[in-house]
Amino acid sequence: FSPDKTSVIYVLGGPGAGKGTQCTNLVRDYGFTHLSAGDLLRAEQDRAGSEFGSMIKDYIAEGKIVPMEVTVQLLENAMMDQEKGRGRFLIDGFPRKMDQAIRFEEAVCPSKVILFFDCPEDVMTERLINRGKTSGRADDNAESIKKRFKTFVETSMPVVDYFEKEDKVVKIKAVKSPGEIYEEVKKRMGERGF
Ligand code: UP5
Ligand code: MG
Repeated sequence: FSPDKTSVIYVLGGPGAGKGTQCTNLVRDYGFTHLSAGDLLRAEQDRAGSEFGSMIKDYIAEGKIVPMEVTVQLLENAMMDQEKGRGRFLIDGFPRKMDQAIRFEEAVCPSKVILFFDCPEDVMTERLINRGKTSGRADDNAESIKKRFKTFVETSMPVVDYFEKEDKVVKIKAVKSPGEIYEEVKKRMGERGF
């Protein structure tokens, strides 16, 4: 993917920070293509004949990061499918480990901006427990949520710190209502030329 023709924005933040919710808003107003790494992994897990199905299931239940080869390939395939589109991608929930970040930047496409939703753990927990009543997601239970947080702090925050040094991170407090947060998103995206 040529960086002249393709815009990649990573959307990061802890489990339940509101990445998916805000991506939906951005898709509606900016015409981005939304690719959630978690959604792609869950779809691959359920795909008949996938050789990775049971591995993905185990990693997600444990809140661990699936080996990057699998996720990068799924994202690349999804981007190819959209090639006829406008070439503007919101990559949601990825990269969340340093090796993934480096591989994607070097082998697929360098990112323009990282939207980082900053939210305290207690707020995220409440949202996820609530969502777990109806989501059907295998990792929306107290035990998996704890593991997801641990991975986020230990493995995924270093990715945010890395991009912060490159001055690519737009950090947004994600505690207020979705509408209020989105107003801030639009303002800060505007400052970055979107
Ligand atoms: N909600 C949202 N915003 C709100 C607000 N401002 N106020 C009140 N409520 C709000 O929101 C979560 C819930 O909160 C919803 O009910 C929403 O209505 C409400 P959502 O927008 O879904 O938050 P999001 O940040 O997208 O939360 P999600 O649970 O999707 O985050 P995760 O990062 O945990 O999940 P993801 O699907 O990205 O990854 C799942 C697993 O896949 C990982 O744990 C990992 O095992 C695996 N994975 C990899 O291995 N590699 C990858 O690269 C990516 C994922
Ligand atoms: Mg999500």
